[in-house]
Amino acid sequence: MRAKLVASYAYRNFRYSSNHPLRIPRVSLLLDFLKAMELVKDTEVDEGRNATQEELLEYHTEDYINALREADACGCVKPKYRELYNIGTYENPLSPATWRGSLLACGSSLKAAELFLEGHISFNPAGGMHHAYPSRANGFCFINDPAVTIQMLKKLGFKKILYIDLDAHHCDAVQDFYYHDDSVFVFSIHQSPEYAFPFTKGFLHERGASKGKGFNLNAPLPKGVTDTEFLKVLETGIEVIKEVFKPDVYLLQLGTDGLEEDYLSKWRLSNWGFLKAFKMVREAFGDGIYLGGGGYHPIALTRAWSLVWCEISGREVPTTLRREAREVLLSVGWEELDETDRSYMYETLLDKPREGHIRREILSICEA
Ligand code: V1S
Ligand code: ZN
Repeated sequence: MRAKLVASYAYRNFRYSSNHPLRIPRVSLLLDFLKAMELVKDTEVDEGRNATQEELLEYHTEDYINALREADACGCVKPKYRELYNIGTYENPLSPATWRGSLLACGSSLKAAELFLEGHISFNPAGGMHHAYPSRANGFCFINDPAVTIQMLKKLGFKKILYIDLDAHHCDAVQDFYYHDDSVFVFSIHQSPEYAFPFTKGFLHERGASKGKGFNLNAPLPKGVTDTEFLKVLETGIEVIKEVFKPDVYLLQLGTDGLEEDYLSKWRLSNWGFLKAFKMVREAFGDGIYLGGGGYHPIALTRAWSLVWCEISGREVPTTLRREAREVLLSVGWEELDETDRSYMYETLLDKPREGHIRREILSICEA
């Protein structure tokens, strides 16, 4: 039983406040769906664990962590913390997800890494919160589980760690932390900061600095990216990495917000393209540590992460959905969902590729 899904129903109680894009069920929906499809056995699910204070402090500052814990205990955010740490804002609201959810999500990424080191292939869908800075919440992220996990791997003696980020938003905080570090290669494909969050980072010219020069790679892409373009850029990025870096281990952030159905990005990826991207990374670097990320259309996200799970666990992708699984999806009751437009989502798991020609601006990014 090599594949492990690090996932818990505890996330049902750890949702962001109303109106926020992360108020939707994600991990629990994925679990319910996989069970209804008979695609996961109980023995393949690991509940995860909370991160410890010591582990968090390898990346975050003590004052910031204490402020998160205090806000959770009191159910309130002091105005000075809102200002200083960016918590309790519209973007990063206070909810049970803020501290308890983040603590579990981060510990689960650490658990995924531990399971990987024991010989499993593990996926923590609650992970991938790549925007959290050492002492500042940012872009829905409070605790930066990718960085905390990379820090753990470094402490364990790993000398060459690769971080690949497929989320539609640039991994600004991860990039910053390892910008001067030649032992962590950070590669991100994302919507250009010229038009998308985080707006300030993720440009092509950001290639790392001092010792880390050449160990950071960004592919900022225009609106409307299709599978063809995304996969071409990924293929080129993999070639560039392979020329200069032989990773001992890699982490892959699998944000699904680049899918066409997702309303937080302007891309047009199909879940076929998403799966293909996942397979390309595995083909290039072998098994890795797999983390979730953004993804705001609950059904699109569930379908895409189910494909990843099928791939990891060596299962064939089913061609039709079981009635029970369709009911799980229909029960989401998500007001943004246009049920007539999206009816195909209730019938099949794997979409058709969304192909197109590769635009000149994308070719020039590949040549740069
Ligand atoms: N894109 C986007 C977006 N949407 C929102 C948002 C929408 C409704 C809300 F109730 C609250 C927030 N915020 C943003 C982005 C942040 C995106 C974070 C993505 C996270 C991830 O997928 O990469 C990984 C988990 N923020 C902004 O665009 C900043 C603003 C500039 C616009 C929104 N307002 C609320 C703050 C300033
Ligand atoms: Zn995102």
